[in-house]
Amino acid sequence: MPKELKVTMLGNRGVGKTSVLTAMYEQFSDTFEEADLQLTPDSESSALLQKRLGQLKALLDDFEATGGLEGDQKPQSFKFGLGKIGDKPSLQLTFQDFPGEYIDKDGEFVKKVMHECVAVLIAIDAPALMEANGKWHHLMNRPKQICDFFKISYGDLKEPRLVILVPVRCEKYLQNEEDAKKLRNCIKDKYAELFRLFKSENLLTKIACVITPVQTVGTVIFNNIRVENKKPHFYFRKISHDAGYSPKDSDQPLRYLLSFLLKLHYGTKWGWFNPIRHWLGWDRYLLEAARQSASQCKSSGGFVIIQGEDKLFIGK
Ligand SMILES: Nc1nc2c(ncn2[C@@H]2O[C@H](COP(=O)(O)OP(=O)(O)OP(=O)(O)O)[C@@H](O)[C@H]2O)c(=O)[nH]1
Ligand SMILES: [Mg+2]
Repeated sequence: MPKELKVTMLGNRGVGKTSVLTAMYEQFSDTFEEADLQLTPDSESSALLQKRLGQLKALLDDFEATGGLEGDQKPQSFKFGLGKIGDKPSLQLTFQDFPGEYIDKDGEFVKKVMHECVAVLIAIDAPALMEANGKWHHLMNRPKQICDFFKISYGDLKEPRLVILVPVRCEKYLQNEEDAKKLRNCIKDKYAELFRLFKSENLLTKIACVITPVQTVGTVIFNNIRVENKKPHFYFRKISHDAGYSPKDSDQPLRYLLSFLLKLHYGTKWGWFNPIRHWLGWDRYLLEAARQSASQCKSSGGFVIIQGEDKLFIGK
């Protein structure tokens, strides 16, 4: 059995965890192929993600998009074999997804998952953060609770970890540099407690943290909020009647992930590939793959490397 590496999604109910995973999945083959690696899903994972992709695309069936994907009822893991093109997989990459309500109802599950996962992707609802002076941010994104999970799970952290904050439904805020800056600053401000924690003495040397906004649909933008019974409902609209599915930057979290995993392996005591490193040319191959992937990581506009550049890029 190849070594398993786990990555988890994290975020409150309905923020977009499954959508981010789906949008990333759509980019898997392109991103990994460029790096001469291949990522092969098991049949169950592939079928489930295809179904989700259909739901995400269906958001475009209505001009005023309000929803699409059904909420998740149970945890779901998606398994992929990662390896050299044409070879048997050398690693198994498992993405763990779970219903957002678990952060209230099953904290033990969330803590366990966070403890064992080498990377965490936090989905953030961008309109909740940006609109109405961030009035709905706490309700929708639960930043405090998210921070508490890190405090508990990373208390005795020994190995490097990658944390990726992924703002979604962010089409409106990435139209120009000025708006992107606002989004960036808003995240830095609203997640200041989390970033302070990551900069604490023990964690500073172990955690790499980046912000990578993903436009999971690309052509549906925030329109307005209507409040009913004190609950906000966010409404979106297509940029034009015939706008199609056009996701943007869903490869970015993957590139950072790949870059981090390969760097972690390469030349550190934590490398997982050790038993197979003696394979002829494997080291050189991985090094090239890491370079290739890293060279296309974005770090301007809405993208920010909060800390740990040395854990992300070979040669840094
Ligand atoms: N407007 C808009 N809606 C989106 C976008 N991405 C996802 N959605 C919708 O947001 C809703 C919630 O997304 P999910 O990905 O299911 O959220 P989740 O975090 O997995 O939710 P739980 O599994 O219930 O915790 C779905 O109805 C999606 O169709 C987007 O880019 N724009
Ligand atoms: Mg979900």
